[in-house]
Amino acid sequence: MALIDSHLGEVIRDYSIAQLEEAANLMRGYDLVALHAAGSGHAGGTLSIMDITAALYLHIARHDPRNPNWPERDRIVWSTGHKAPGLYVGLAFAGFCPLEETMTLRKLSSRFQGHPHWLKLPGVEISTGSLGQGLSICVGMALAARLDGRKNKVFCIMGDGEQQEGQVWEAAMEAGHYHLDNVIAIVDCNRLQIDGWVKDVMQVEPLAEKYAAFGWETMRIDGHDMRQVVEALEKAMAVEGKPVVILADTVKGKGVSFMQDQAGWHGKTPNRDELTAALKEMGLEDRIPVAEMLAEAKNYQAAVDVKLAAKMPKFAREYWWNAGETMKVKMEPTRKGFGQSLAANGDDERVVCLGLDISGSITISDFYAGKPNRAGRWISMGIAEQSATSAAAGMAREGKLPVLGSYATFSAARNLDQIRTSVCYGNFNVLIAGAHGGISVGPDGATHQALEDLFAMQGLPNMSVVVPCDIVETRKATDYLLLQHVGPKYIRFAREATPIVTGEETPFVFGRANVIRLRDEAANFIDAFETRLASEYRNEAEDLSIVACGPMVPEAMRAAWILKRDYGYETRVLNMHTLKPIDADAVIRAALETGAVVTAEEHQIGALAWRVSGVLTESERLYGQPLITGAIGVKDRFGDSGAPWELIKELEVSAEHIAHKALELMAVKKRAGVDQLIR
Ligand SMILES: Cc1ncc(C[n+]2csc(CCOP(=O)(O)OP(=O)(O)O)c2C)c(N)n1
Repeated sequence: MALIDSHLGEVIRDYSIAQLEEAANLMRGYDLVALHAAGSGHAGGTLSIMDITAALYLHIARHDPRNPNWPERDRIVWSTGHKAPGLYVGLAFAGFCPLEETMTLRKLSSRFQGHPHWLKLPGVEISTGSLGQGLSICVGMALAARLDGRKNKVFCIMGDGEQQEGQVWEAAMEAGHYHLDNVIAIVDCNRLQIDGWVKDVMQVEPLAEKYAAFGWETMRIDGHDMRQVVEALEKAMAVEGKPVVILADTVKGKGVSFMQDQAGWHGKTPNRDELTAALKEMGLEDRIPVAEMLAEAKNYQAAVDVKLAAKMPKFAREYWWNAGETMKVKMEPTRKGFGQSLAANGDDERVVCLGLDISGSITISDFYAGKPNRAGRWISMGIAEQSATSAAAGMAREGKLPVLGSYATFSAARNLDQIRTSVCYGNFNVLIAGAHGGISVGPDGATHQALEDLFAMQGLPNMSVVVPCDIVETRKATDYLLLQHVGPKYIRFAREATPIVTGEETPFVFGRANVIRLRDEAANFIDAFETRLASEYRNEAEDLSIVACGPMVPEAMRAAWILKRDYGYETRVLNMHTLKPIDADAVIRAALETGAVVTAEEHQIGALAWRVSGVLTESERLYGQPLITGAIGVKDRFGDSGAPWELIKELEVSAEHIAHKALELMAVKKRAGVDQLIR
């Protein structure tokens, strides 16, 4: 056992129990430094799993850091992908990668993504981040090993909250059915998840009895007693004829007194003072070269900044948000508008909110915060998006107005068939919130960035889809969808603070676009524009139109500013907040009256672009009319870790990119003499 030279068949290094204990402590320290340098990430769960990580990577697993794809190696699958920093220090201590490089955690293009990506970093077995999938992957790996006659083990690290995902139990059944004694699952039972104690959010115990009923050997240990950890893992490897689960009792935030057993430290990172205090408490203040480590992070970031600056189209001056003395914007997270609406409208007895263990950050918890009379209508469903979706359909069938939400990747993708069959086919009054849509979850990385959700949601018959552009419009859209709209409805909003570009007086009519026109530069960006319902807008024969939705609306407005100021072009911006049903008349008029249409979406190109194209293709009013089109959006690639505003640049969806595309169109339009043809 331990680290092997796979060519010579020799042990490179093995660790005693005392050495493993010491390594685990040091790994906790480096983990916290990396998290501090990243400024986001999961401290609590990485600390609870660290003793097991040290034991697995340095002593138990047979693997070769110099030959990471050695076929005979033991596999370690991190189903609990948010504990990636724990995995990274494990790999670094085992020699798979330089320790200092782990300090680039969560930075743009880093190998150390917010959630592990096997295509980036050797030693990572599989990409994870969406909870509950790892054990199924292990079943697949274990069956493949059996088919190939290999003797390696497949370890699966999971959380206890994660046990709420139904897929875990499908995999447990499969491993039991096939007597996969090469599978060893480890559950980090720290008793906490995001919304609080696991027993309160959704009880998963008794886990031993549940796994045993599926034909598993079970063990329960103290996950911080290194001897127990090592002995349990060794015993598990000797079990024959059935899979093994080790239920490790742990403490979230282990090792740092102010983090221990605190739900608030789930997705939080220490500031500099907290880091210093934590390292001191662990006796590591002189053992980790913190300044050097942080310099690694800083240097990497400096290179990222240069790369991103080079990617940006250049104009006569700097137009970035709040870069100048005028055209100032206020920014607020769009998601807050959702919570404000739930707080305001929640007295309607039909409204029931379903929790999916991410309630605070998506603001669905505002429904019950400070309102004990609503407690009965707040129903925590745990991390179980699929069941909750069908449960919502059941409630709607009984006359309730259920609301559920999570990261858009989990509330509008993982449960797609449930949305399709339970909700849409039955045409039920269920409001689904796709929170943290687009790239706004930034450093969490590709697994958490919903860039495809709108394809599926728009493709479903009966489903209505709204993508509001700022906090105010999110509140108005939720007001409407929650209490007035009948039928399945999807609202997608962002996590990050984005510019506020609408006010109380700005029209919001479901299914009807707004036209936004730049009038004059002003002290405040919002005052520089006039907004009207598209149906009430009179043609001003603008040079081009930009059709946008969600956070791309402010970007489109900024593009209009660039185009006017640097080139004298007039732009008609269409805020297409309702994607389905789309305001076809507004699209057709923009095409007819301006002859050039650019779409802008924070999504894979197509959710908006193809929908607009569909309208244009079907319209007889456009037969024979000259029209030049372009599309801004994500170009068939996954996202990346990085700050949201960096990703806007990296994925080429900023106002500068919209303006650049518009200029391309204008050049063609002029060459083709389109203006003479349409006017
Ligand atoms: C399918 C899915 N739903 C929701 C999330 C968001 N999420 C990340 S961590 C987490 C809580 C996990 O709790 P637990 O498994 O107990 O992990 P630990 O508390 O040890 O960090 C949730 C809900 C996710 N990553 N995947």
